[in-house]
Amino acid sequence: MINMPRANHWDIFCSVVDNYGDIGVTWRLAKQMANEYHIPVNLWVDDLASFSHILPTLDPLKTAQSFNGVNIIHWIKPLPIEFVAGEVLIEAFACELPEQVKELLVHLHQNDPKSVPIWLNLEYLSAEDWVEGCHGLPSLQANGLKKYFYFPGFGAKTGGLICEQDLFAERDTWQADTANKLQLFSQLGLKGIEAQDTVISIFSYETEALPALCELWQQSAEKIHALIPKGRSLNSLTHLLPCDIAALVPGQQVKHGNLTLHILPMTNQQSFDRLLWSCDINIVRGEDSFMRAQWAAKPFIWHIYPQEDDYHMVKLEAFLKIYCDNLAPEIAENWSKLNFAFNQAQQSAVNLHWQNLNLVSLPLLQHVKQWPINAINAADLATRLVQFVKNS
Ligand code: TRH
Repeated sequence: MINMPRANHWDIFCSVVDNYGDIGVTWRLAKQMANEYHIPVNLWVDDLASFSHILPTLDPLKTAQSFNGVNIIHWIKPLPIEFVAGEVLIEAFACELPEQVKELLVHLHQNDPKSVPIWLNLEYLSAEDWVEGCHGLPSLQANGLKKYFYFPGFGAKTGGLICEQDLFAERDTWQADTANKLQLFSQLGLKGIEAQDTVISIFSYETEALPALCELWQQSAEKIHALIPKGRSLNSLTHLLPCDIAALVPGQQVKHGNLTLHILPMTNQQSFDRLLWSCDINIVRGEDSFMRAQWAAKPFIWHIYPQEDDYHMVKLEAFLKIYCDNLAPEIAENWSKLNFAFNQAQQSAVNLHWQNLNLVSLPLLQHVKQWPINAINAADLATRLVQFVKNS
């Protein structure tokens, strides 16, 4: 490997563990660094097939391609393109960097320490208190190099939350005109949705909470539309489907009483955001769709990614505590119980708290609108990251 002078680009390495969250977060960050900070970014991804679900124009067979100003490179062994150290090197979610890259870092460290990129591990998001104490800590590696822990978070002393600078303004413009949502539903091939109908997007993991809610929705006095992409939520609803999940096609609809299930196509992240902006309530999961549901300024249920020993319930509780801080106590209590019941698949509790939820309650609607402004807490993740790099 050649020892090149340090360039000003950033490298982000992403290993897709499962689902779309790892690539979803790194793709958002890469786009924002390129678009708002004009930083050349290489995004190295080990699973382009998964990536193509959330970036349908990506060609999973290509070694290198460029979208939204980001170079997307297939991370295979050995690397298909020579790795040249840039200004920053981000390993996402503790993915193990390729040996080739680590060897180059050691070589640079021994010969010209100033040319070693700032090396960060981007951690998972959590609202827990300890995050502020750990964010930004360096860790000395066996090879003598220093790696920093970068923790996203809600507090002022954390690494912040991913949010594009114009996002809230774009969302407000979108939501100001009902025609936008109706046009989007039609573009997505979803038929029969009228402006006054209740529309719910569902992007969860498997859970028995879903069949319980669907039973309730079937008996609703008003029309309810549940928009669901092919994937894990449908595994819990097979009894309502006319065929195997594999045979379902986007745009297909199934009616049960006043509930219509619509099969959603998977779209790119921008369309996914718009979908969240357009629904009355969103059921989301993981890390990225969870944040985007907050940015949508709509009520949501968070189906948190399950962890060993139910640790995810600790994370859920930490989030609900901060989210409910400024919310009217009776709404906060019901909303928290709804989220707990959903995550614990308690069918009667989930139905009870859903029935107690008033989707058009003014204090709730004011809260969902104000929360994103408070949560950004003066600076988004990209802004804080750039500052962190400057200070390091
Ligand atoms: O897909 P997720 O469940 O992902 C993850 C991973 O499992 C990860 O290992 C885990 O640690 C993490 O969750 C907590 O959920 P998430 O984070 O919401 O990611 C989904 C991404 O898919 C998000 O970027 C939005 C995107 N998406 C689209 O772009 N288009 C779509 O149509 C849909 C449905 C999603």
